[in-house]
Amino acid sequence: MDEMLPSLPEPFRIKMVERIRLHPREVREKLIREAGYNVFMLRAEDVFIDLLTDSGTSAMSDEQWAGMIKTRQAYAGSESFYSLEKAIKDIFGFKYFVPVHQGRAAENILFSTMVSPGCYVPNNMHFDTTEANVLLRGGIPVNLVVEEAYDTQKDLPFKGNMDVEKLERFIKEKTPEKIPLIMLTITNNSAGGQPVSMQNIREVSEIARKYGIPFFIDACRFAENCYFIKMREEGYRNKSIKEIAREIFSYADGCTFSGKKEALTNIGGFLCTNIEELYEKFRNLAIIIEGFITYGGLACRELEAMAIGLYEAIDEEYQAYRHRQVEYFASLLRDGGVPIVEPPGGHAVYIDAKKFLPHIPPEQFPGQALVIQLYIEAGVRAVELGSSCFGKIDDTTGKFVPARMELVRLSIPRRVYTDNHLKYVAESLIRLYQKRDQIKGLKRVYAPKLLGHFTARFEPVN
Ligand code: PLI
Repeated sequence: MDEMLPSLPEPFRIKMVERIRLHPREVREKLIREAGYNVFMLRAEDVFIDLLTDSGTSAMSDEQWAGMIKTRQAYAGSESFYSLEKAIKDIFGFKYFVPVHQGRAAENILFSTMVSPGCYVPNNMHFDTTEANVLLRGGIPVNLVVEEAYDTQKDLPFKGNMDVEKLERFIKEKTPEKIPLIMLTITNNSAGGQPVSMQNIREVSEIARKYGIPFFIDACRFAENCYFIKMREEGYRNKSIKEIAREIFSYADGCTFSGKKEALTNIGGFLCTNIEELYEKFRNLAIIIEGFITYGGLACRELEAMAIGLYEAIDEEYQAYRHRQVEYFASLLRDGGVPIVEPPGGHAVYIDAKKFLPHIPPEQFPGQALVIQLYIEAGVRAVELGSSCFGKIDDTTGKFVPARMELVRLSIPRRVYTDNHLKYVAESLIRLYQKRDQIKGLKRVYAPKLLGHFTARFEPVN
């Protein structure tokens, strides 16, 4: 699709390495059984290649480590707070921000301030923590992504877009008073890491303004989204990622951000806004639940690492390499016949587990079954984004309502794995695909109501 994607190698050299080990198959079988067939319950050292998440798993640069050592630790007024403030103003352009320890803390502060019971929060697609934080406040999260997002084989440039007609209809039906804010997640993590176009961001913003509803962006993977805009949307090829980011955020009233993704750090996040009275509320709540506003639940060195990492994330050569690596991995899987979500996303390749394992019904968690088999087969850890993560128990009928898609995400940690690691993963998955008929479903024997997939337990179906 992106025919002009420059074919660059890694724009870095490797200065420090970490040993990884592959246990024998019998050991992997025993470990996953003991983990209740839930990869979140495995020890990281028992995983050979860890594609569970791209969150908090980046390799930091020498510049980031140097900045962390150099900066001063202080309860109030540390210089790293001001470095981060400068970077946020420069790249995002928002007037106010509060640092937080990670993205979901920003969500907690945002929704605790704005959402009351019975309100609706539309989004293109909520991520699991966003959805849970809305529910925790008694709100109702609503996904209004374009219908094409649910067709895993449809190759469109901006499958993460909000369906703006649906959004406007929804506002009219529920009335603006019942909608305290509109959100837009860039890129759309829950449905393939798909980007949102600048035109769509502008249109959502216009609707939000028309009805007087604040508009917030979930900006976790903003720079990858900017790079997609640069490569795929008319008029942006000659703009820098920073210019594109500034335009995106100029349409919004604020954003939530997890530094664990595109600040290339292992922890951290922030909540931004241009609305002064909201900022005051955010700040006062942040002091109670996260810590004073110049450290936000973090050691000051983490703020410094974020300030530096944000610039590394908007580096054009870095983004070109990142997108090329994801595309390379996707092409190996595609060529081997594995049904992946097309086009591949910015931070991960997603497999359509419904297509991979058509003989396993949603009640037996085909995505989770595939994740487990991949660990047993190759020591690779992926994550399910299907009915284990997004399925619901209907409050009135008590019946299980499966998710619309059964996806398995192979996230690519930033600057961590080489193409060879990904080749090994692709070959293992292709081998599994060739013997897919032998893979059996799972029975869920335990799961808490909110974010239950993290601690759920399963048993194999006989
Ligand atoms: O993990 P946090 O709390 O720093 O960020 C929460 C969060 C919010 N929005 C989106 C789109 C996310 O992807 C997200 C976290 N994602 C994780 C942990 C992931 O594995 O994708």
